Amino acid sequence: MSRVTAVELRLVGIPLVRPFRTSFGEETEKVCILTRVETVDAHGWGECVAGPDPGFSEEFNEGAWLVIRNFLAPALFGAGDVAVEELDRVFSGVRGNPMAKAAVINAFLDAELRARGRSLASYLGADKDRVACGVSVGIQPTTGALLEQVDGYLAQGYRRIKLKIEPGRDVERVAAVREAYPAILLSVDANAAYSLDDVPVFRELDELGLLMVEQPLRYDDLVNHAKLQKRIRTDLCLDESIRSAEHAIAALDLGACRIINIKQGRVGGLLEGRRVHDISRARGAPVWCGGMLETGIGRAVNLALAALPGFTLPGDTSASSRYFHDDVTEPHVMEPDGTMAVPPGPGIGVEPRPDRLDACTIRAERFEKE
Ligand code: OSB
Ligand code: MG
Repeated sequence: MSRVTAVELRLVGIPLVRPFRTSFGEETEKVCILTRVETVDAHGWGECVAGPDPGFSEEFNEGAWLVIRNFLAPALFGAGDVAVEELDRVFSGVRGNPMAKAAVINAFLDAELRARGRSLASYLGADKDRVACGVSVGIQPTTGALLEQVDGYLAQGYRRIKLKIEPGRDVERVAAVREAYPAILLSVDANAAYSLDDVPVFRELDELGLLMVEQPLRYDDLVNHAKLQKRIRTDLCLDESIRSAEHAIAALDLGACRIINIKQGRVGGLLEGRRVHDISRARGAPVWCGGMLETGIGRAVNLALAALPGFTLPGDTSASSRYFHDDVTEPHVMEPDGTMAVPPGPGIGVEPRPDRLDACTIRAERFEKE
């Protein structure tokens, strides 16, 4: 329980170590909003997982900025003393916009936990202090370039390789990686680039012993995913289609997927992310922690969530070095055994380095309670 006195937004930009290409676009720089919430007791940090354009979901940076400035921050200021569990109600006047809400809810929760000296992982109910890491490999210009990258990541210790695919760059490339590494945990992510007409492609992928096929069909389509799942052996995993705990229930009950990629930012923050975990666990569906190329702030949040007991598959929580030469926080480092430490300190357990924060800030704005 605390009272919010100020909300600060920062648009930050950090170059990626290499371009990241998916079926919906290419990024060479990570550009996102960092949120800082001040309460009468402490301050906390959050990160919005929206990007510069509405290519992954309807949300994007400039829109999220306005939603926070015009609606979420005023709602917080108006709420007075609140507990994090009440924020769903405080924000009930804003439909959707889970990424903007997550950025504020997580920052508020961070402040609450810092004030209490309690770590996020322990608050959430984590049962481990290290998590297993996988890595998501962008679409490469050639099969040779893809094999080279996979090689490098496996040498570093990553425990699961996820290949981005799109029509025309799928079966052949995945088969080449499978041939080079017959025993690794291997999955693919289509980011909604296929339709039910592509069942033959998924039948061929069925022969490659994949851990899962992530989000093959439209971002908002549960029904056709259920139809596809009936026609192939490999487990489907949903990412874009799961934007709340209710979507998770619908997807699992419909048979639209057997595995869920939990991105807390995509579902409205840590508490909703934990709900998706609880629902999936009760239904016996494995979950894993997705990523949105987060900075060290969002990565700390993901590491804490990924330490919950239902996260039984390696996630996309890769080391800072996989994304950035110079993160905003101290880098998150992966050990050669392919695991990363969950920050043990109060709240999210990390703080942006002031010099780095200044260097990567594109724009900042501060709102105070009147
Ligand atoms: O679909 O999981 C995705 C990155 C940006 C947007 C969407 C996705 C991804 C990733 C990268 O796959 C995961 C990561 O390493 O953060
Ligand atoms: Mg995905």
